[in-house]
Amino acid sequence: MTKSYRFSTKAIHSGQEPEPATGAVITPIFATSTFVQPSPGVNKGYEYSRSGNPTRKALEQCNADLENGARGFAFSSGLAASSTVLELLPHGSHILSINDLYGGTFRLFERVRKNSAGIETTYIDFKDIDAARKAIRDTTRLIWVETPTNPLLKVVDLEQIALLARDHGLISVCDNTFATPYIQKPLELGFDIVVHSATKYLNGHSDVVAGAVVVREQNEIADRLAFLHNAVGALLSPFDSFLVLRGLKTLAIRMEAHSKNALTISQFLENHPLVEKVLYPGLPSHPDFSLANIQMSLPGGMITFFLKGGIEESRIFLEHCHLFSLAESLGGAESLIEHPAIMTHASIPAETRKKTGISDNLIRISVGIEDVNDLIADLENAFGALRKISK
Ligand code: P1T
Repeated sequence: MTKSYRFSTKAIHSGQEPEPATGAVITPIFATSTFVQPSPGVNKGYEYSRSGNPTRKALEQCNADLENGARGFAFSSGLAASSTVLELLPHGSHILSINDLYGGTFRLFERVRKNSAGIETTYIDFKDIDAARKAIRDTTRLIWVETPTNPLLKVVDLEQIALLARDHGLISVCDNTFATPYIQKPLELGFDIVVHSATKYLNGHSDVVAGAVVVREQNEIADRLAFLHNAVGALLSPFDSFLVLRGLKTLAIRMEAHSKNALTISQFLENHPLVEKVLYPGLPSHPDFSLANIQMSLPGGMITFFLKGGIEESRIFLEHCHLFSLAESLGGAESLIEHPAIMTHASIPAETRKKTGISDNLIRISVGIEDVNDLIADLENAFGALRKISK
């Protein structure tokens, strides 16, 4: 598909030519593990579904086009994607990473790759690029950031970080899960690799666990990842590829709706007497508001806020949300609410959580695309329960 099509057109058509055998407009689920060969080594581009499957290939092409990248790879989870990217590094490498990160990615760095591959990671805020430069060692091979981060929604300057990586010959990786390519395109800002938990906004319907990687150029990194994708084998099934491909078709309108609802809810929370502080990139009070305005086309659907109180208040508030389901994950059509310290970021040691700011009164919400008035009424009801106990 030509790169000149706009986002929504690509989301609906990229990688998805009508199927040649039948004319099916929608890419079928090619539920096959293997492909017949008329003669040894002669095939139609597919030989075994780990190395390539037409449904997965359609999704990989669509993801690559949406990120304006050269090549995409679909994985069985976001962590499978991240884990395979880490296989690019030789034993004993050093990573420079952001100091607010999905708990599972932190666990992968600290409790898996540290032991199995001698990976050392330094966590910094990337606000001071000279400090970041100083943290680079002889063994540093890769920079890994999320922006906005999970769960504190920090926003970092991708262009500046990509330049730093390039100056020092480091691979740059951006986890673009929270923003999605509709809102932010790290590869255009110079990043080498984008990773996603496609479980989230890309799929958008909370019915799949999936991961995605897109590389900027058809270069050595792309070749090496293609090799690792097949050699490690943590890839996405044809059925799940079909579901994510279907979800992508509405990514643009979903992200508009998520952002619109989230802005309204963030303003409601900011004005609420039982809320201590709200973190949302679309609010002028957000510390990175100006950067977010430049780097992101919309503020997105994730809000983090601090309740007045501690663990007991958080529990009562969360137990009284009904339309907001108390659940891990994010990015679906339905609104979710969670407690990072107990749920998504429990794998980060308490001391580190405390230093980062993931406190017991911190609540994260994934704003869905329901009617915003119903969402606000649900939060208001939970605040009502809090008011009762504080009397
Ligand atoms: O869950 P999985 O598809 O393996 O993706 C891992 C992952 C990677 N990157 C980011 C930014 C993520 O948020 C996640 C998963 N996050 C959650 C499950 C969560 O509730 O935050």
